Amino acid sequence: MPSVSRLITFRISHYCEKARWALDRLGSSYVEECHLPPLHRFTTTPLGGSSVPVLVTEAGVFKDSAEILNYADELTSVDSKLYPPASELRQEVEQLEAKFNHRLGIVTRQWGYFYGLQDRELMQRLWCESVPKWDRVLFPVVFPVTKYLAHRSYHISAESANTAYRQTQQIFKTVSDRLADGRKYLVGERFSAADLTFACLAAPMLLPAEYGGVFPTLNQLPNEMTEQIQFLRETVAGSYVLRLYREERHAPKCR
Ligand SMILES: N[C@@H](CCC(=O)N[C@@H](CS)C(=O)NCC(=O)O)C(=O)O
Repeated sequence: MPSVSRLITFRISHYCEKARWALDRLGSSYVEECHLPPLHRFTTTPLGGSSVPVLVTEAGVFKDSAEILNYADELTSVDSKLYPPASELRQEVEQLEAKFNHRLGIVTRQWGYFYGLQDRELMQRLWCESVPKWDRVLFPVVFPVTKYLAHRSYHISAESANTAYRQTQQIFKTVSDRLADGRKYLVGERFSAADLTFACLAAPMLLPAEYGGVFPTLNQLPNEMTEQIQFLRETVAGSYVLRLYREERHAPKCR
C-alpha cells in the first residue's frame, strides 16, 4: 500500500495553498503538517529544504511549490493535467507561473504582512491554526522574533506596502487585458498551472471564501485594507480569481 505523503506548510501561506490545491485536485492522499514560522525550520532543514511548502513522498522530497505541481501533474490523468502536453502551451504556462511566483506572490505577501503583523491577536489565530501544541505554546516567545524576521526578509514597511499594492494593480491589469478577448482561462482551453498560481498568489488581496488555508474575514481587517480588497475584487482579474475559486477549487477527493 502506498504511504501517505506529508505536506509541510504554514496554514495561511498562499504558496502552500498552491501545493494544497494541486494535491486536492489530484485526489492525492496526504497529511498537512502546519507550523508556526520559524519553527517550520526544525522540520524543513533535516529534509534539505528551508521554506514551505515541502512535500514528502515515497518518490522523494519536493521543496518548492512549482516542483510539487510538476510532481502532482505526472500522476494526473491526461484530461486534467495542469501543464498542457503541447510544448508551446506548456512553455507559456510555465512562464506565467514563474512570473506570478517571483512577482505577484512576493508583493501580495508584503502587503498582507504589513497590516497583519500590527495585530498580534489576529496573527496568533492565523498562524496557530492546526499547528502542534508546542508551536502554540511558544507563540508568545516566537512572535516578536518572527515579526522582526518577516520585516527584515520581506522588506516590510508602509512604503513597500503601497508599492506592493500598485504593483499588484499592474499585474491585475495585464491579466485583465489577457482575458479581454473573452477567453475562459489564461492559456489554451483548459484550467492550468497558470490559472491556479495566479488565483493562489492573488488570494491574500481578494480573500476568496473557498481558500483552502486560513484567512481573516473582512470585518477583522482595517478599513484601508478592506477598501483595497473591494476595489481589486471588482476588477476583471479579481472577479476571475473569485470565479476560479468557486468553480475549480473543489474539496479534496480524499485525505
Ligand atoms: N519558491 C517558494 C517560495 C515559498 C515561500 O516563499 N514560502 C514562505 C512562506 S509564504 C516561507 O516558507 N518563508 C519562511 C522561510 O523561507 O523559511 C515556493 O514557491 O515554494
